[in-house]
Amino acid sequence: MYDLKPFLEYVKEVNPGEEKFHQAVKEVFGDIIPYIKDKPEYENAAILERLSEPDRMIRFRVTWQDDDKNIHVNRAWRVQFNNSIGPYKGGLRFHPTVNEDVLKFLGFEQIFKNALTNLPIGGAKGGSDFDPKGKSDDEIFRFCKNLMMELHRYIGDDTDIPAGDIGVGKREISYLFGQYKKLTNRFTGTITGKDIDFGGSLIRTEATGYGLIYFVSNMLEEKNEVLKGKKVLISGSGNVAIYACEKAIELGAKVITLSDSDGMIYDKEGVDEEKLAFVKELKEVRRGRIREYAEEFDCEYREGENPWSVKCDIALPCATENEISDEDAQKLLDNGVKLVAEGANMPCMDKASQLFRKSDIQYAPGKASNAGGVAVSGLEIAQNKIRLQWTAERVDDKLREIMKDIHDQCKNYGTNGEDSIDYVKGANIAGFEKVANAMLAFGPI
Ligand code: NDP
Ligand code: 2IT
Repeated sequence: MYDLKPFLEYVKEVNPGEEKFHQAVKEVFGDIIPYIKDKPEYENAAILERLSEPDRMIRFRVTWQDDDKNIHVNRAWRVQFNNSIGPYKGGLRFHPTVNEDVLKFLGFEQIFKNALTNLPIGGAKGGSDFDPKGKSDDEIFRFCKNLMMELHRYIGDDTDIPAGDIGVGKREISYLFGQYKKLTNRFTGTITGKDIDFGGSLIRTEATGYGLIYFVSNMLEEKNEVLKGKKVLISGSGNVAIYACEKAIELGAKVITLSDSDGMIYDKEGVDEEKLAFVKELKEVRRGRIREYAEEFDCEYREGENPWSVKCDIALPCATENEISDEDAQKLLDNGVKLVAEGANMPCMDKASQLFRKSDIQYAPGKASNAGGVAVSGLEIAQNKIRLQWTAERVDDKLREIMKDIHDQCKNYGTNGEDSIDYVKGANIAGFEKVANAMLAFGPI
């Protein structure tokens, strides 16, 4: 019979040193193993061993030239983790911390997240250790072009469909898509997150952040509560953070923090529409630092700090993995946080996540609460296949519907006792069931 401890020993032995990947496997299989205790068919088919081994990992060199004609070499990867329920799907990340460990944890999480959307998409992730910070548009173009020279062989609209993630936004997706189109001489939906003028979906830019807030509203509804009037901490100031902030403000919440890797702003008055427009211009156009917000609007800036020591009702980590330590989690709980929902992937360290699960607060894992981005990517694939563009209203309605459905799957599989929902357990089991049952149906391949 599967047992978590020896299974994790096995995962560590075959994936040495990959601590984030171990953390993600532990978090998922910690719920799956008790669930399949009386279902020997999964162990007989070695489902957990197969699920924790990527189908395929591609690693390649990207050579590029900077504006001073110096030549640089970076590594890039695509981890095609599991395509049991649809073509591989997941973002590309450009960040100096990217390595096989990071991409395996992200690709593994993506399998279950994508299954929760109920769309036909498998799990993948990719990216490079290239650092886009401080690079000119020309340098970004040359890097993206050369990356795609290699990547195009392994992707396709029915094979593997990349999208954005940290460091990969509209600009990078445009360069990547343009080059893919040129190399293949085919206009297909092989990349999502495209501009609306060339095959993108309305609401994709907003989808992860909006989806997160729809999910939070569903959670609050369980407690007969609403977002209006709640004090909200958001970390990060990138794609997910900006649009989570936008929707939260629209629904009457008071967002009092934002951050980047240098520090955080604490705006006691709350971010309003005008201030958010400044952040969009700062981050999406000028690519500046969040410190400038404090200078512009005369509020507090704390260099080198994250938002988690500020008193709040709701905390939404939207920057990166392991950004909430156990000390941060304890501080949030001591300060009376009522709800934590993850916009980023695995933003809570293992112990922080355990602290939230043991407490009586509501706590949603990223694979459920940030699935809105990939869900609208799935809708973009559908629109590309039929060569139509749906209205923003239609996509937004569908996004709300998908987030509600994910919420209800978490509730169905995660209800503990009468009124307490373990969203982590619910998301893990609901995502696992679909993928594992498809794998069983295919036989041992
Ligand atoms: P962006 O690149 O747009 O923004 C990332 C933000 O997080 C920036 O403010 C960045 O600050 C900060 N950040 C990144 N790395 C670190 C770090 N090591 N320490 C502190 N701050 C950091 O990325 P996204 O908003 O797209 O992604 C944010 C998170 O959401 C990631 O975990 C991603 O995997 C996840 N996600 C994204 C989806 C999407 O559709 N984009 C979908 C689902 C999840 P700085 O600029 O200083 O680096
Ligand atoms: O982590 C994620 O879900 C994403 N970065 C979005 C993936 C996608 O394919 O839209």
